[in-house]
Amino acid sequence: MKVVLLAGGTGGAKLAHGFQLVLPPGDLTVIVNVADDMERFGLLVCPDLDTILYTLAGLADREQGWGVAGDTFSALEMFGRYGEEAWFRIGDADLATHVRRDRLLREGSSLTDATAAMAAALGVATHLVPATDDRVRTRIQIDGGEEIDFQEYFVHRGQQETVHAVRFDGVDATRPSPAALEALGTAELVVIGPSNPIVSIGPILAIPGVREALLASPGQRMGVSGIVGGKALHGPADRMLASLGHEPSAAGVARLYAGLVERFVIDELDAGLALAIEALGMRVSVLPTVMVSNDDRARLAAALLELVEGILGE
Ligand code: FO1
Repeated sequence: MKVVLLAGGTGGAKLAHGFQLVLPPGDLTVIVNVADDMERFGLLVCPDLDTILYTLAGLADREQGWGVAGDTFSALEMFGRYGEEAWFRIGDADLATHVRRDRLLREGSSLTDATAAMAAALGVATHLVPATDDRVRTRIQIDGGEEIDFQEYFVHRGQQETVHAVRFDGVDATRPSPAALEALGTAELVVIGPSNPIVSIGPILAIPGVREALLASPGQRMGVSGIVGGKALHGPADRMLASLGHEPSAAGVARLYAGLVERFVIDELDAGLALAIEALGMRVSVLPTVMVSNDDRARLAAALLELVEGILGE
């Protein structure tokens, strides 16, 4: 079955891995957020693309949720000695990814083509596609009206600031990557993954044309909550939802996807929210959604596929 997953970093990467484990090679396309991207040491760094690439290639640091397992930091230490900022911890192996990408981009590849070449080199059969080849950057408004870069908020300040507003700088001038549009146009299942709905999924949906392509897709459209029992499985999504005036719950996430998805998947812990979510005009499925082991990942992916097979068989 042709599956398209919209994803950010850690949570999206786990579900992408689950689908990769249960689908025939090449049946999965992951459309990835690029608004977390930043420039470091003169190189473009794409944290969400890289987290998913490393996860699908079996290279990820699973405990940390980003970077390459067992990576070392000699280059970063040397950059520090030269007076460069070293709070964004790029490992030595990770640095090779950014150097390689930079070279492909300089030689004229689009981000889509560079990503495809790198995924192929690492033996990844899944299609990893940036949501756009154009530049978009998440900006976070904190106390006092100050606006800071996403990674300054997320890594340097450790997600401690209260988020008063989020803006996707440059998004109006972006276009969806052609590969993302093509995948949506032929999908049998489109899943909005359990990623942060504001800063991971939000920037993908804000690209002009993506919502329309999603709605025009022949595939079943499904969302999976990354909030379980009122808490984000990874990162600051729960606090971010609350400070931006949304309910920090699976129902709050569902409300953001109302009109976009036909079905919403919530964790067993949140079964009590099912009726409220169905009132938003979507069917609700209750499943174990917390993914720790590879088996958990594969089991959730298989359960989502079964839901669609159930619908097609009706
Ligand atoms: N996340 C951190 O919390 N601390 C880091 O030092 C850090 C470095 C880093 C380097 C390369 C990369 O691809 C990702 C990195 N991340 C780091 C993760 C990154 O901040 C992601 O944007 C978030 O995980 C949100 O998806």
